[in-house]
Amino acid sequence: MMATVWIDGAWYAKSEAKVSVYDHGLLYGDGIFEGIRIYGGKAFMLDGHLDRLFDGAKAIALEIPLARGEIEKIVREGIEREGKDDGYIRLIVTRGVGDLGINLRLCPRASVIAIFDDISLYPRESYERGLAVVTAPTRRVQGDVWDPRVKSLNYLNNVLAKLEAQLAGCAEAVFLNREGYVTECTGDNVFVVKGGALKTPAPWLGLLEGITRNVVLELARGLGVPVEETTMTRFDLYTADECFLTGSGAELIAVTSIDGRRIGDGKPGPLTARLLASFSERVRS
Ligand code: PXG
Repeated sequence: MMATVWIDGAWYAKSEAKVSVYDHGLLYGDGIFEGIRIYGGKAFMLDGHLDRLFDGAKAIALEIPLARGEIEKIVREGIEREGKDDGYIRLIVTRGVGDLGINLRLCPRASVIAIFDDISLYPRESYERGLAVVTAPTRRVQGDVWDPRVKSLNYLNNVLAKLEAQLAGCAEAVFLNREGYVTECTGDNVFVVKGGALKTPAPWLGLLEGITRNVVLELARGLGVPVEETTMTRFDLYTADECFLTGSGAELIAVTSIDGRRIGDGKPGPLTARLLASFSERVRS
């Protein structure tokens, strides 16, 4: 099946799914989204994604014109229509159609879009070998500009860092915040393993609190691994025993080089492998 799309009350095939050029999501990046994995015919961690969607809407004063239960129903129906066990859902809420000019009062109703498709962020072989990443010259936007906890449609900050990664011959970039602390990647959260403990940047440093991140933290605790949400600099990345990224798109992927420094022995590490095994089991349970 070729992707199924729901837009404001009607279902469309991928080639027929269209929005207005006056939609403020397109004109200004004004809106929010979620990327949700389908495993075994079910939306993984749907509650967490909807919590984050509604919190993001609240933060930017965007009224979602559907109740939570209605969105859940669209998600169930889309999965059924698409007819796949595994896949990906992109939920989008835009400020809706307005005029030219940022005047929000001229956008009477938010638009809701749900795309049911597949996603693959990194090449298959990177999942066996691990990724080479760089730290991005572009800093992560911080809470005093707009809060990266809002999964907003404005991804230019992320796009620029991704471009910097690609110019450096890498697939992914790690963002630092203005103080130089590690925050996250362009579409993933970052973890390191050092001396048997698992560390990841604390949310208050300015990052999206990933659903996958929180699942991995919970799995690690369940395995008796000490976990720490903390401040990290590039030193902590370069000297890590292991490093990996998490996200709904990425799932869990090892990092084997950062800014040209080899991580551990240059291969995906043992705790990364254990957590990946637990994660694979968790998404099927
Ligand atoms: N940080 C950022 C900036 C993200 O965009 C994550 C962390 C991980 O969060 P979750 O909740 O997914 O564990 C994201 C998620 C895409 C794509 O199309 C991006 C994400 C997820 C799925 C697809 O690039 N970003």
